[in-house]
Amino acid sequence: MMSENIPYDAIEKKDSEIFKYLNLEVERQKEVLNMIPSENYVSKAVLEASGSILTNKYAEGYPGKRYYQGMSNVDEIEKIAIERAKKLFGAEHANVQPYSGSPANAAIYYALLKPGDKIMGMRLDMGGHLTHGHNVNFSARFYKSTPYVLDKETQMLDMDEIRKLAIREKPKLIISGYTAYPRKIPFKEFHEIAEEVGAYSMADISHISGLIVGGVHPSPFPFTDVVMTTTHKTLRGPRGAIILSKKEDRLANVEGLDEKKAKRAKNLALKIDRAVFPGLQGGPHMNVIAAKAVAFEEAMTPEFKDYAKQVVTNAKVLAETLLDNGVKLVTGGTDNHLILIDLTPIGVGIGKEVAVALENAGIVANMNTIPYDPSTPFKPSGLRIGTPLLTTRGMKEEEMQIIGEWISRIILNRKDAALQKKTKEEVKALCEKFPFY
Ligand code: DSN
Repeated sequence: MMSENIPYDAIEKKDSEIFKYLNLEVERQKEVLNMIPSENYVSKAVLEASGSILTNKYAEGYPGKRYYQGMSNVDEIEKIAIERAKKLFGAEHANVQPYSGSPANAAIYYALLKPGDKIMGMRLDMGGHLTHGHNVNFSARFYKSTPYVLDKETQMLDMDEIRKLAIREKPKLIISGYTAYPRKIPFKEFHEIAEEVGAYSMADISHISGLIVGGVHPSPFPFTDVVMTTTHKTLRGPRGAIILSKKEDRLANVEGLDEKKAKRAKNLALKIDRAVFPGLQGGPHMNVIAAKAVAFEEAMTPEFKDYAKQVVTNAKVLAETLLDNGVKLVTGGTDNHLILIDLTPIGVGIGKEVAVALENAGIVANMNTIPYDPSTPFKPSGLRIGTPLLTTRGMKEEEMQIIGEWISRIILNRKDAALQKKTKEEVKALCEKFPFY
C-alpha cells in the first residue's frame, strides 16, 4: 500500500486508476537503485509546496506588476524565491518563473539573440543538450548552430580547439554545461573566450548546480553573463528551472540612443525577464516557485554541502569499482555526480540492452551515446549512471562498492536472466535499509 508518509487519500477515493499507478510508482521508487543522474528525491517540504494550494493561483507578471488581483501572498513567495536564488548562487539577478530547462534556454536565446544569430554549444552526441543547437531542435532551426566536440583521445574538452572554433565562427553566444560530461567544466575559460570573440557566455548548470552550491565544482559566477539551471537534479528541488544573470548587458549596442533608451538597452536583467514573460510564458506555476524557494533554503544548509561532497565521493568510489572489474569508462573516471560507461569493448550499440538488463536487476539507468559513438543515438554504445539519488537515500562508499560489483557483473553477463533475478532480490534488501520519506 501507499507509504503512510505520502498519503494520497483523496486520490484513492476519487480516482482509482491514477491511484493504482501512483501507488505502484511509490513501490518502484522504494525498491530500485535509481541511478539516473538527472533525477533526485526531493524533501517532503518540497513535495508539499509543489502540491500545495498555490496550484489554484494565476499570477501573470512579476511581483508588484501583475495582471491579476489576489497577489498578496504569491508576490511575497516569489520575492523570497528570487532573493534566495541570488544569495545561493551569488547572482546579480534571478528569474524563478521558467517552467523547465528547455523553455528557460529558449527564453535566454530570445533575450540575447536575433533569429539567425550563431550559437556554439557542445554537440548532443558528445554529451551536450538538445537545446544547445541540435539539428532537430528549435535552437538549430531559429539560430545557426556551430557546435564544438570533445577531444577524440582524452574525450575531454579541448579549450584550445574551442577557442579556435570561436575565433573562426564568431558566435553570438557560447554555451557551456552538459548532460553527460563526467569532468569539471572550466567556466572561466569559456567566459574569456566569449569576451575575446564578442559573444555572450552562457552556462547551463542543470546537472551540477547542486555540486556548485555545495562547493565541489567550480562556479560560473560572478563572471558568466547568463546561467540556467533546472531545479530538480542535484539541486534537489521541484521540476522547473531558473535563470540567473548579470544585471548589465556588456554587449549592448547603445550607439545613437538617448540616455533612457541606452539604459534600457543595457539592462540585461530586464531583457531576461521580458523574454520569460511575456516573451515565452504565461502564468508562472506558483506552487513550483514556492517549492523552489524551499529547496534553495535547504541547499544553503551545511547538510546540503555534506550531501554534495558525498555525491562526488560516491561517484568516484563507484567509478573505481567499475574500473577494477574491467568496465571501461569515458575519460577513465569522474569528477562529478555521473559516470559514462563505454560498452564498446563488450559490444557496439548495446546501451539499451544493458539498461534493460540492469532494470531487470533493479538498477535504473539510461542508455547514452559516448563521444564518437560508432553506433547511432537510437542504439548507443554507452550507459549513463549517477549517484545523486543513492546519496540522498544515505548510501556511502561501502554501498557504492557493492553496487559497482553488481553493475559490473550484470554488464559482463547481460544475457543471464537468473543473475538479474538474484541481483534484484539483493537490490531490494539493500534498498530496504535506506528508506526515504
Ligand atoms: N534529459 C535530461 C537529462 O537526463 O540529462 C536533460 O534534459
